[in-house]
Amino acid sequence: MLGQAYKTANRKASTTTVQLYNNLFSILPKGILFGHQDDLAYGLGWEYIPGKSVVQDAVGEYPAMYGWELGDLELGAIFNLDSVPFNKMKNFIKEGYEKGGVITISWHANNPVTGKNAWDISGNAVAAIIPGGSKHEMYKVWLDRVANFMLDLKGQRGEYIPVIFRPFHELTGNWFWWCQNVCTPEQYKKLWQFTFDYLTNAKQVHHLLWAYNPEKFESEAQFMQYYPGDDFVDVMSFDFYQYGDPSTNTDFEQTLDKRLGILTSVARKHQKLPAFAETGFMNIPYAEWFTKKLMKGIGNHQISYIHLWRDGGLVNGTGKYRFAPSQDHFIPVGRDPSFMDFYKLYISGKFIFEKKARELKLYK
Ligand code: BMA
Repeated sequence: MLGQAYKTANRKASTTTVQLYNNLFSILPKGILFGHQDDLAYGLGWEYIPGKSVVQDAVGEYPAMYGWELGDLELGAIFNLDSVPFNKMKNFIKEGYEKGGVITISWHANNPVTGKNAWDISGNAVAAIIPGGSKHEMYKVWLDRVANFMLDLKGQRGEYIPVIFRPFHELTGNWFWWCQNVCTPEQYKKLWQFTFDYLTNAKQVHHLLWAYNPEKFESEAQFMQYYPGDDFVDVMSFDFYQYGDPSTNTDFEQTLDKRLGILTSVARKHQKLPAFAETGFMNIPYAEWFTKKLMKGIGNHQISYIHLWRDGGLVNGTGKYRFAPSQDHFIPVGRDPSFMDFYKLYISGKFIFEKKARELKLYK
């Protein structure tokens, strides 16, 4: 067991969680964990085939990080907003953890005022659910459901499986009901702090690492504008996707380099773990995107992980199961021009996949 140089925001965090957190810091020089959303659940043209993985299909090895999504859990639904059944999700989480991988969870919660989805920005929703707000009691019921889900995640020895929890993400955007265009920094911080306090103290959930996650930002001040405080955050991260035609400009790699510079510097100051929480280029139409854009932008920045978004076709729903295959994906399949380039990323030695993650014994 390593020393506990880095303190988790939750001072009652479980031993396994504290060990993971400290190990993630100590392996920063060894490489970047490679993660993928919904990796074990489905890909292009398939769903729920035991042992199958999108990343393994592409490079022959499982990823080191597995991302899952809670949206609609707050409503008591059986399936998440992308049609993944929560009982299956719990098993996939256990599977990834037993392989030695790291688990991260996002939450596209519904708009608590209008009842529409996370992308409905009307109704001053944040103000309504913080203490004193008209929907505060309902929000506690939502958190009870989140707590119940988290408390169901246990490893073979009965230990809770640590989760990097990333609620209220992309707050510097303008598309979610918790984004900066529809709530003030004070309201956002209150929401975060209440959520942390309720899950930690009222519900006794002690296996979460809390990830703060803006989308765009051009300065440290902007990155920190909605930051809930060192006592409530473990991971500092951001999301950034490629759009457009990358062959005509160097925007993506330059912006990524700049933001990673800001991120790693501010994370060092606050002793938080720096990470690149969501990225990708939908359908990867540019053959050298992984090496010439993504890896170029990452350069020598030391970050804990990168996480690519989900593949294949489960559409947003309302908790009802609706399988609707689409071709949208972020990890290349054989016919994609970027397939070999992704393999180059895999063999570059800069990224950690399943085997190395297992060797590094992240939980010991
Ligand atoms: C988004 C898209 C949506 C999905 C949501 C939650 O970025 O992939 O289709 O519903 O994430 O997973």
